[in-house]
Amino acid sequence: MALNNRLDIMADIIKSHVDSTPSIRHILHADLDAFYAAVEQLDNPELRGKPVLVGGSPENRGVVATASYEARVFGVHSAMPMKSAVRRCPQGIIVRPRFGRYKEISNMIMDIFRSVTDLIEPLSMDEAYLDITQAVAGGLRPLEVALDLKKQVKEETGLTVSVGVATNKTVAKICSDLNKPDGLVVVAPGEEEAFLAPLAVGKISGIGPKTVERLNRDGVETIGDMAAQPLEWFANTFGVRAEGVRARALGTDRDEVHTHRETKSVSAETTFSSDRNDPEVLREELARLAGNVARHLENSGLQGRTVTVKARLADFTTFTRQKTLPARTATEETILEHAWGLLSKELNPERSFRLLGVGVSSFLESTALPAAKADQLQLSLFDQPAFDQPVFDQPLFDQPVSEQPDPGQETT
Ligand code: TTP
Ligand code: MG
Repeated sequence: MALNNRLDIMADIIKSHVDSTPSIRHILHADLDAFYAAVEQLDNPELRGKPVLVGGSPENRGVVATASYEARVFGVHSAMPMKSAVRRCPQGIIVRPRFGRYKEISNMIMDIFRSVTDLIEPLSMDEAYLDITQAVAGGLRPLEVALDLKKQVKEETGLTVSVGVATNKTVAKICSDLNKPDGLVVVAPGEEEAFLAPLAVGKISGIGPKTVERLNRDGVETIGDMAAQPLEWFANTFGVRAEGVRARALGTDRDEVHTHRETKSVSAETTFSSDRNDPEVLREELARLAGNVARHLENSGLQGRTVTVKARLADFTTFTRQKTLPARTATEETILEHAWGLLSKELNPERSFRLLGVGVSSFLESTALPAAKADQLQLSLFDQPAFDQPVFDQPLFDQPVSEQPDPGQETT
């Protein structure tokens, strides 16, 4: 074979090898520590070093939005009824949330993140992914970028942020949580699978408690157990999500840092201070919630086709009912009419309601907001835990989170 030909073939082989080896990404996941409580301690020095419980009042069946690390040692956590939190930590200082202030600080933090890279994906007020691949290509080490970010947040806001550093989002997110508060965990390229192997399957974002239960029943407890399963098992267990979940378990997921997130749903909900079953009262509340949702839709230029009602009964049973309308809407009357149509079917004198919510989704693509505005207006979805989603408009809620029964002995 002529030398030229051989060189061509080798060049092809090398090229195809290079093309099939995806370039390494460098991702940070940054999450502020005890965010609301830390802001309260920042603004009021008397609260520093003390157990702070941010949330609603125990008399009003409020819930804990977050607790300072000093309070967490007593077993207090987010979403716990405040009444139970106070029982566990009687010396806890209850502070009402100031969402406007948290939003202000959140903006500062996101600006700091953006000064590191344009490629940021905010997940909630205090949390984002940052793709720092370019900075690393420019000669910086991922660890340096992370240390610098922590320093900048501390200097400019007075708060501490925990950071995870890895080559993908799944591993970075797990890392940021491992050494809180003020944590910094780095997983080097090539170490992903070994790092993940001993961890519980529930650490993978998107694998919720119900799936964990199901996997554990199958004998799959760690991420390593999962990674060892054959392809067929993934297909049977996760259906269309199989490939994505397998990549996460193997530490090879290539999910990009999405800088544009569209609002998918707008919702509002309220927990009553005592259970209600009077249809008139329930309708009144529904009307108020529909009004809130309609105002937010209007402000964000959105119209939706699906109306959802969420309800939680006195025994904590929670359900949603949905209706798809013939045309998109943003008007209060239409939202209320359909929400009431859904709820009225669920009423009977024996049923008392603890919580009601109204949501609108299925928006027209063309009415979606430009990215920057969508970021600001991203509202919580109530069919998923609100805090897995960007929650930039917390004040829409009467309470920071819906109540959950306390799994401990101290149920309300
Ligand atoms: P997180 O980042 O989940 O919690 P955190 O910052 O308080 O604590 P950590 O150190 O573990 O990160 O949520 C950010 C803020 O969102 C939190 O300060 C309050 C609010 N929040 C709620 O209101 N309810 C909730 O159930 C959760 C999880 C958070
Ligand atoms: Mg946090």
